[in-house]
Amino acid sequence: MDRWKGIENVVVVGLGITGLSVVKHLLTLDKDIEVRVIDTRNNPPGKEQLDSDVELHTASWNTDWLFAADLVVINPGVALATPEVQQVIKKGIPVVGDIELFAWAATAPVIAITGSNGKSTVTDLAGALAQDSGVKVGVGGNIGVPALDLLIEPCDLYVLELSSFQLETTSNLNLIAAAFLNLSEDHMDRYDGMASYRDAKLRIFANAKYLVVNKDDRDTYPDNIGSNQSLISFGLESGQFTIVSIDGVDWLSNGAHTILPVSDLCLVGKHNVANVLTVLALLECAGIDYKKALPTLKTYNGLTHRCQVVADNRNIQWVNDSKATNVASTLAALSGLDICGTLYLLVGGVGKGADFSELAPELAKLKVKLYCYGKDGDQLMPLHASATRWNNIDEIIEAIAPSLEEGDMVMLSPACASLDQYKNFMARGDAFTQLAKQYA
Ligand code: UMA
Ligand code: ADP
Repeated sequence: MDRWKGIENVVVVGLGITGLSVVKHLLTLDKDIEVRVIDTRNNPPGKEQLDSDVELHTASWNTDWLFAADLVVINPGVALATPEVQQVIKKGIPVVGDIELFAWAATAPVIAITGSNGKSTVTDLAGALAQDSGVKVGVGGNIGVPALDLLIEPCDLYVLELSSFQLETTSNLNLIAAAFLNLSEDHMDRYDGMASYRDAKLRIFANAKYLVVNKDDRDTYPDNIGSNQSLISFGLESGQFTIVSIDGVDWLSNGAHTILPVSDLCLVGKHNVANVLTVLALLECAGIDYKKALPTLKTYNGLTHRCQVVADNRNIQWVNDSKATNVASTLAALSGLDICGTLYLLVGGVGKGADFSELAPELAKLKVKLYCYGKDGDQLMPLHASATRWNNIDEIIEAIAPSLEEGDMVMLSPACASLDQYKNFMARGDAFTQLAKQYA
């Protein structure tokens, strides 16, 4: 089926790394297609790298261009609810995302991962284990490498991290295996409630063969499944991929088959054990013999900015969990903690309309001092009696450094996005790491 039949005029909405990858892909299709780009930002990222033959409209919408298009390809950061996009949809012009274009073009099997937390860890680990099992694998999507860029090099398998934003504009992605890791509140500034956020994520299962779901989170189960689809579960207590205790040793297992003792993993925290079980389930469903990659699984230490100890001096640990951009990820970080001193916890940034109250009972269990900063810092102040209000991370570290004692931990696990003060969560984590190294 030629999906490009009758498409002569494509408008790409939003530049950034996604827009650039879309333009590059369209230009390599060797079809007679006119490509134009609209970005409502004054100075969109990626402007300098854009092919000089491609027209770019910035700083506002251009409805003349939009309404003349045969296809609109939209950046995941631009909501479908945007009035101009709604007008396009009402005119019957198809609106898709970069992942839909990837689906039209990919020829190798694809594994995809969604969920509120753990997507990048599962995606990266699945890619690493597949590669060390002897498979040529391309890893991308929301993790930061646009999916269309993966098509440049031939691969045996693709592993994609997919956000709910990307899934909203994807309809034809055939997957050998798809995982929905967990559901907790996030992006409530984009959705009108949890039901529509979940619905966006459930789209991952639409054309998947194996549906990998979380036994500990019923929200990850599809509302119905097709006759050609199979449900595979993972869970810490039960599920096909679970933990089995034999003679006092906890083993990662696939049904009755033990795979590896949990204590052999470098990754810390129960949430990461769940992530590993998901990876094993996905690889099994994709027919990959992951046993060859078990040495890689043992030494895998996680991704930067996810609960990483970045300095440890005088037995004072500094932990960078800048990727904790929502309540559930900060809860996961707190639940895995084992400290004898005081926890100095830094929270704040852009709250995205979240309800932070769930953090209060967890904080009440810990010997903690809470430091709230940034745009929505006020919303975090009621969470603990020790809370104090600050402008930024620098001020906080400078103030607390002299009082730190052996056994204490300083942790940045902000439960918020970073965009009020930093380019992204990586820049925030780097800033914290630099301060940690300076004051440790
Ligand atoms: N924007 C405008 N006008 C436009 C276009 C964009 O105002 O015309 C703004 C929007 O607010 C939008 C923002 O620009 O949210 C993002 O655009 P961008 O240029 O940063 O986008 P890309 O660089 O293409 O990055 C996107 C994903 N960004 C978003 O979904 C917001 C990246 O995920 C992803 O890694 C990349 O594509 C490759 O697939 C980032 C992210 O924050 C990491 N994702 C969310 C998350 O993980 O919670 C979903
Ligand atoms: P995502 O790509 O979905 O944002 P990451 O793997 O980057 O997920 O992790 C984001 C944050 O969530 C980190 O703070 C990490 O410690 C935490 N986290 C990772 N896996 C899980 C999980 N399974 N459940 C809850 N929190 C998790």
